[in-house]
Amino acid sequence: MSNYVEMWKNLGMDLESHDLLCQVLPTAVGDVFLTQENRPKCMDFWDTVIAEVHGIRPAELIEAQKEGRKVFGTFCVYVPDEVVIACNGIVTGLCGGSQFWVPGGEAVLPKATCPLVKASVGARLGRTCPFFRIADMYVGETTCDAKKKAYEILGKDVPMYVMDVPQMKREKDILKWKDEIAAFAKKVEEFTGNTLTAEKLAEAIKTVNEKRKALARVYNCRKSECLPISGRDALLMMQIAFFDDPARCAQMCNRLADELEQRIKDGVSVAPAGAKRILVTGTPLAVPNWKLHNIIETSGGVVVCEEMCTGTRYFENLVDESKTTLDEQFMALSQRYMKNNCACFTPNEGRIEDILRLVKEYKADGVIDCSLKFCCLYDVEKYSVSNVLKDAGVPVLSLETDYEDADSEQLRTRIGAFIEMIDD
Ligand code: BJ8
Repeated sequence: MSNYVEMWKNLGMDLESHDLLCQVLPTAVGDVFLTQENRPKCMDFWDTVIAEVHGIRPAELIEAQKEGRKVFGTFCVYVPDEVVIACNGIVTGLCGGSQFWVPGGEAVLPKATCPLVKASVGARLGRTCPFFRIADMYVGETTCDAKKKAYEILGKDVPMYVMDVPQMKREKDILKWKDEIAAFAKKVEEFTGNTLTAEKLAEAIKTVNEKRKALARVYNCRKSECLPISGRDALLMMQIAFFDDPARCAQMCNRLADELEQRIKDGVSVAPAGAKRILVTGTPLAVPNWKLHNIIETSGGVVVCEEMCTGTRYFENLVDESKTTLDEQFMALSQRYMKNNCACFTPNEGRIEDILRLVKEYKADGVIDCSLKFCCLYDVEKYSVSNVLKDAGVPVLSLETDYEDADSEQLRTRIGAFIEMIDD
């Protein structure tokens, strides 16, 4: 990624530390992705993007800023991208997925904080992530306590807007989220200097729906007995979707889906004989967190689905495209986003229903429910998830981990034993 040094310098990044990060990434990519056999050809696109993850897309964002467009950095799938896109803004995900950033986060946060939050704060304060440097505004949300408090730190020297996510899903909560979306839209209009119209919002809703449909097409292929793509590759595609231009993302995912559908017809599978099909559920896996998938797929399993925000929660459910006024469209957005089942809601039975449904749809042999350390929400919810799955006769393994490699061998032992005990 050496061609981008001037750009990183202009962004005020700490080049020395950033060099250290750039040194570890190629090895990780090589170990996790390039060692796989028989990968779909279309993965070339995502291999290039990840190899230049701090170069290609940041350079595009900077070009767009020169044309007067604003970049909004987000941390949660509840933030409606459609509103930003309709005001000619750009959305980029900011969640930190690397251990490299965790010590920087621990310098200001309690150690007993989820690594995703520590890494995000560390990436910002350490000046080693171009996306954090580029974003003109951060958009937070009131989901978990760790994020809520971290936004106060992250917002010290960057405009920060926090959306108040309801914690229940009653009719009045859906109306409340609609009002929050309307208030956010006002803020985005002010910040971008562009007026939001129903026509522009309709167009943006369509764009994001097309991206969801394309991601769903790829996931649909993973339901096949003949598995045409590994969990690692599907995860990489999903992680990059948070950064990419939505129209290009849809185009690339549709291209990949074409190839996967052909592979299924031709009987081309990436799963080794006898590999167990695993559905993973839990907290999101922000790039470059590939640890869990890598261990599962080198321990006799294949990941066929992620019931996660870096998974089905990101693309399931479309926004109703038939609405013609802003008020109706805000309601349609609220209804779609409130179908997301995050553990910050109570009750959150929808997530458990989703897991049971997805186990059937993806023909999973077992479920691994994995949360990041110190994520109280998902940790507590493991109890209900495992009880319901056990009652349904679905093997389940509950785990917690962080971004360090220290527990990899222990995880490998537990995951290997779990996969082995799943009946043929
Ligand atoms: S909708 S999962 S993206 S909040 S893992 S930071 S919850 S302590 S990421 Fe999330 Fe939105 Fe929910 Fe999805 Fe907190 Fe837990 Fe850390 Fe988390």
